[in-house]
Amino acid sequence: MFKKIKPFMPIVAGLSLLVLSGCSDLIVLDPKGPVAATQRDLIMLSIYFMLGIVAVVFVVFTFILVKYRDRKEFNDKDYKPDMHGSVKLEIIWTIIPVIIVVVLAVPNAIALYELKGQPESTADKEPIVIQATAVDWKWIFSYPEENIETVNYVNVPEDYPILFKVTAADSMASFWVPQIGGQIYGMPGMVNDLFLQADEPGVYEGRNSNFTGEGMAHQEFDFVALEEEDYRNWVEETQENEPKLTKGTYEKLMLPETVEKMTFSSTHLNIVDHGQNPAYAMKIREKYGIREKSEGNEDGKVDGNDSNESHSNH
Ligand SMILES: [Cu+2]
Repeated sequence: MFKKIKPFMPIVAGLSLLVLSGCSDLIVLDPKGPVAATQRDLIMLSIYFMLGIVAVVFVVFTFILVKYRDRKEFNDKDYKPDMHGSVKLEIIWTIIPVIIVVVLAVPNAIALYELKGQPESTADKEPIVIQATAVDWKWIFSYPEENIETVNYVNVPEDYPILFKVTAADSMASFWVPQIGGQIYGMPGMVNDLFLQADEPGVYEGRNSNFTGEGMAHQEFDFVALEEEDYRNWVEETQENEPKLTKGTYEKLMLPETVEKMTFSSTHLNIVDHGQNPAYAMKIREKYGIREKSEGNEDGKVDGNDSNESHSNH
């Protein structure tokens, strides 16, 4: 018996190592806000429900194997190969998957509609609006009310509803802060709304979870939840001390590369609205002579419609 299992032992060992050591890294199961908490509940509901199904399948599987195994007492009369279906069985194995799908779909649909709105626990507060723009390979955050712009980090007050208006300058990116909530796509020429809220101060990692090329692994940002007073102070100090965002600086941000954290006391929203102008980043790259590397496009011609085409393909 063991000899048959032996070749699979490294796989089994590897899998258990992955599962056992991975627990501490599963931050998505350690939510720090109401949105991520709802999503964690859905994930756990799905996992427990599917584990239940797997258990039933294995019990039935074992039962069938034992009951219908070939054995000496079997005669030819027990062998009936010309069976033509069974209405009763067909109905049973059609209805069971329908029930499974409905049981999974109902709580998911309810949560989906719930998460479209402002979190209930702070329904009395006016949300802070922040525009989140994905550019290969960085995240730009604009605070239109406060007239502040940050790159690769976003400061927010705790226990406050934050309305993220997510868009992109070039590739379609996915905005995700595992411990706070997500994800939602940012696409050029479109703006998608996502309410998030942090229950306690802390630095939570955020990222692009949609593959967009070589720098995508580094397209990360810090989601920083502060005490409300610290947040107000930061806003004031930024407005007073940080430089204005110039057109030249913003154009450099449109180039496909990774950058360090930055802070400005004005936003790019008076330079360009990526929700309205999907070709802006491509035009800037053309101006700076940045050529897109891609197969079948060897002359390196920049195609201003690239992002739109890739969007309509999915
Ligand atoms: Cu889309």
